[in-house]
Amino acid sequence: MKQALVTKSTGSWYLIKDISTNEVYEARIRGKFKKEKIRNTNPLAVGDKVEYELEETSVAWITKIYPRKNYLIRKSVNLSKETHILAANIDLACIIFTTRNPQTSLGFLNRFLITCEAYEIPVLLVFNKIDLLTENEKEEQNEIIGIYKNIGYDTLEISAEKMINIDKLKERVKNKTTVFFGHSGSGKSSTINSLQPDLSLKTASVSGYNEKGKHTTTFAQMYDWSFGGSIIDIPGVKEFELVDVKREELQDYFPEIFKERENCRFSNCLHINEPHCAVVKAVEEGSISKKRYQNYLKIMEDLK
Ligand SMILES: Nc1nc2c(ncn2[C@@H]2O[C@H](COP(=O)(O)OP(=O)(O)OP(=O)(O)O)[C@@H](O)[C@H]2O)c(=O)[nH]1
Ligand SMILES: [Mg+2]
Ligand SMILES: [Zn+2]
Repeated sequence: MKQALVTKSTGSWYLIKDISTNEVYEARIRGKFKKEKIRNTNPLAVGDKVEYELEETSVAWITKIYPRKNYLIRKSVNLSKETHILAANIDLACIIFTTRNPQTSLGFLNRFLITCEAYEIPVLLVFNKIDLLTENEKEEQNEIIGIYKNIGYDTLEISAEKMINIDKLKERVKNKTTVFFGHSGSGKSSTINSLQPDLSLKTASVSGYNEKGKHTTTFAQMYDWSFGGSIIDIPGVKEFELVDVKREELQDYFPEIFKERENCRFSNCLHINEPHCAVVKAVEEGSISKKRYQNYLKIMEDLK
């Protein structure tokens, strides 16, 4: 029985790497995989562990997919009901957040974090392009970093271009399978290049008045680090919709609300306008960030 990891996915064909020989093959899917509960546009994702058969010497047929430890998923933009698996079996999900060029919103960041909480994926918030920030923007960003550090998230400020804190990032991603997530143009591929220059991934500048990236990376692909572990580079994500979160469940994915909720008067409190709500009290007293709480309310509204 031959086992491999999916290292590239184009949707119609894949690259797989044999787990024991490290040999790489172009592969296609044979047979039908057991239908999963969720409908996906892609049955296989980078990071999946599979079984395969070799036909002659170079054509591989994927015959089985193993259950996933976890996966990062988003709703696909075109097919409203379908979901797209961005990467599977990951040890660490990094969001490459940029305060400008392009601007990343807190809503986008929060939806990413909620998804990672729901699928129990460890997270690192990477703030890239710090070399571009004005004093005011630095202050703004420090405030944001403070909020997220305070609720337990690991954060790191870097510049892929100016090689700032790249050694620290290396320590965080070493010996793990990591995925970089973020808008097009945020610097996912650049950051990978800064960690390992000989990968020479294609990058392109952000253009236009609305700071849009150019979708330079078109397919998800996994690369091995020379210092141990691997990285999955994925195409930029424009919008990120939540998948399958129930209204009563949402509070479980905001660590600070989850911690405070046991002090609410009512056990079914949703922290909207119920009496004696400890969460609302904590927001008023400033121990829970107003920005985060407002985003919680907004997502609640969207989930109706
Ligand atoms: N000033 C500055 N520019 C950066 C930095 N990191 C990346 N860039 C630039 O940002 C642009 C986009 O970088 P990419 O690495 O292509 O972005 P990406 O996230 O891979 O984009 P997609 O593949 O389209 O999703 C390039 O022109 C980089 O040179 C940084 O730290 N500082
Ligand atoms: Mg890229
Ligand atoms: Zn409450």
